[in-house]
Amino acid sequence: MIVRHLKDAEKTERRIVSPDGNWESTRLLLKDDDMGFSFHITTIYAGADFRMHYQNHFEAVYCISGEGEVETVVDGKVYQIEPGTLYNLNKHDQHILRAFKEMKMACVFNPPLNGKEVHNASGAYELEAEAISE
Ligand code: 9YT
Repeated sequence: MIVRHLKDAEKTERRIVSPDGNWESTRLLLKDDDMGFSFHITTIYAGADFRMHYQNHFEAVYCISGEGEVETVVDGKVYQIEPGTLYNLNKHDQHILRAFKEMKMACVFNPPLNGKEVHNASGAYELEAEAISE
């Protein structure tokens, strides 16, 4: 069994701070754990407004706290996000995420992330990103 605590993981390389200043994410489960998915606790900073496009992954995102919205670029639909909302990028949807208040999210990625992914120029994560060492 694998048991980890967020407070411990935040003190390690599992905590990734995005260079774009929009978010940070502590990646509690990764590819090396062989679960078939990765699991992250992500903080979207208040005022963040940015576009993502996970061409290589599916992602489910559950809002634990905070307030914001997500827009699907293809049709301009806007979905409110509040504690309890789960949005799922089941079609590799290009989307824009906006945080009106800081949001804490639980995120699952399939396939799992290796560890050090940050968004590339098109808002995707590469499949061959560097793994973390612990
Ligand atoms: C909600 C979202 O996609 N935020 C970007 C970070 C991502 N969830 C991650 O890498 O943990």
